Amino acid sequence: MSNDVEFMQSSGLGIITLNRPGALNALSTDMCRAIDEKLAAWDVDKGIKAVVIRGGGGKAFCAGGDVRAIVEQGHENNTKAQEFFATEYKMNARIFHFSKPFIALLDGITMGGGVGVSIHGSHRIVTENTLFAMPEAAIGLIPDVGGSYFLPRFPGATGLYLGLTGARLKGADTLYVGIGTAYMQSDKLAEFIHSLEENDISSDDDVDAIVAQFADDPGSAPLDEFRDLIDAVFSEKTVEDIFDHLSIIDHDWARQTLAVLKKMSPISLKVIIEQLERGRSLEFDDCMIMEYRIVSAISSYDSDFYEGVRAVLIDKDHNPNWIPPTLGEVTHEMVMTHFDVPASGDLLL
Ligand code: QUE
Repeated sequence: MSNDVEFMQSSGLGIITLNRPGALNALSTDMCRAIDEKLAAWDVDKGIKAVVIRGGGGKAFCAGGDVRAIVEQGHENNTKAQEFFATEYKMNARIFHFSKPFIALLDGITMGGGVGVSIHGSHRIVTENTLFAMPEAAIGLIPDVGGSYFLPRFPGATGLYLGLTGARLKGADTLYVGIGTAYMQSDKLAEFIHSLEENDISSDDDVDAIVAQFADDPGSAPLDEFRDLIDAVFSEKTVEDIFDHLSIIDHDWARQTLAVLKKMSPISLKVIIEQLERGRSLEFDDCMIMEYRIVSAISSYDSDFYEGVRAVLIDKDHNPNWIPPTLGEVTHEMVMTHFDVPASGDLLL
């Protein structure tokens, strides 16, 4: 059993604390498996009325998956990578299908895998410390953990914008797109948990009533100012058209967004636009199966994922050598092979 995640029961509330602050609570295979097994038990345990998940250490809710550990295994043996993604995605699906209120306290950094361990639940409480992103294109990966499902369902084209650029959002913006369901000052969270313990909460509506007692006004969402630009640019059908569209807009937002996209893995960008277009019309479980196909492909060769994690998380030179280096060299066939069934078979949910 992993001791990087703690479980406790208090007055019928199951409380999960991600407790690996040295790695910003990044999820390991063991942590994902432990959470999945505990949720399976709590789902059918009559003594559990609801589940709360939070991050320990004061800085992060959860920075993502422990991609550094996966990359250190190397692509020659991607069994460990596949085991990590399969375990993580089964846990994501467990949360999606969980039958009781599942309340995530996103009081800090919430990126990648941290989004997957929260957004599929019924309630996501955000605070003044919440910092959300799906930044995987910067490490040659894709916005997974259900990104195929939730990103295309965000308003307008905001989901593709967030998935391609890795843009970071704070509290008000997370409510605007639907990542957060309520805003609370972080100093109220302890009282909020106490109230969940004290009250009879058999339904999501019961939780809503308690949330309402503690909720604060998040203020206006900065993202709204750029919403027309985002929708115009990110409803283009190809990455090249998005780049072209950004390049003809005389606006700082467009210049900055284009500069960010130019630093991302070209192959990731093209796989992501295809992934999110497919995910738009897929059921949740089929999104997870598709994502497992993509990450199995990405982890099976010396891909941009290994180079991206080296450049961003290991050597920290932030100067990845993407292969191929330009969008024009990424062929349709290179993109499509990421959607093939892995040699070892599909994810079994
Ligand atoms: C893109 C990502 C991740 C990232 C940085 C990116 C990611 C992830 C981490 C991360 C951060 C701190 C840690 C850690 C991992 O960073 O998925 O173990 O201590 O998990 O630009 O997708």
